[in-house]
Amino acid sequence: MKDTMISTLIVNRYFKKLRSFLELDVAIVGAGPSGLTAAYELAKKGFKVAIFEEKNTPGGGIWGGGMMFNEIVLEKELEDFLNELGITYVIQENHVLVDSVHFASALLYRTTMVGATVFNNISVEDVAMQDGKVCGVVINWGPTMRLGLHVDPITVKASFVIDGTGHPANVASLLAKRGLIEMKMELPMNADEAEQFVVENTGEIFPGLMASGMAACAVHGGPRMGPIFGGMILSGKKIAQIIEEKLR
Ligand code: 48H
Ligand code: FE2
Repeated sequence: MKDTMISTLIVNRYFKKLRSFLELDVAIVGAGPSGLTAAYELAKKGFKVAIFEEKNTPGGGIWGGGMMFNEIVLEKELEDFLNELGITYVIQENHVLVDSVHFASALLYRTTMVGATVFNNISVEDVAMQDGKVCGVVINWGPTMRLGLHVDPITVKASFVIDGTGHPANVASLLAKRGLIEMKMELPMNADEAEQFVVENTGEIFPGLMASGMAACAVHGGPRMGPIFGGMILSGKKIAQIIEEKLR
């Protein structure tokens, strides 16, 4: 029966994929612009990378542009990156303007093409820790978490974990509420200062745990910047470089 054949193909391939990603170089939590950029840069260099995204659709805040006007703005210094990804854009006011759907799909396409795998509908509900170091992520189905079902999770081992969960910094929060790190709070909008703050504060927040993008902003208490995404890309690139140096 064709139906059974289709089910068998899907189940076999999914579990083979999941099994091969149970031990990672880098586990990235959240498929927003910073997490995807980090995944792209690390996978391109041959590291074993998986992204866990609790929603059905990866891409985080990219799709919505600014207030659902589906255009985003980036600094002109990101032109090389956009060209590398094959993204179409225009330049105005010395900034780059990109259609947000085009940007999200291109970033996702290129990231998966270089070998990073996105596990969508999977939520990271905790980290694994050994000898005072974060050494993996504890995962569960996204819908299971949203419904609040009492279902125990499973663990994926990783040499490094990136909190790329955006504004709520969900992974860092897990350590903060246990008193293992101190966490500040995102400040009001200031597009002049915010992006530099994010990039400067992108880095390790606890042994084995890195923060990128708006998660780094929340942990260190920087201002938000609205729909300008250059800082998210540069943050993803920076975290990839830090991890690469540590892994080599
Ligand atoms: C699995 C999770 C979990 C979890 C959350 O918000 P994002 O787009 O993140 P960044 O930091 O790469 O980009 C921020 C940018 O989109 C933005 O909001 C900006 C620039 N705002 C400025 C402003 O002033 O508002 O993506 C985070 C992703 C999302 O897809 C979440 O669904 C996902 O992480 N996520 N995935 N397990 N526990 N928590
Ligand atoms: Fe935002």
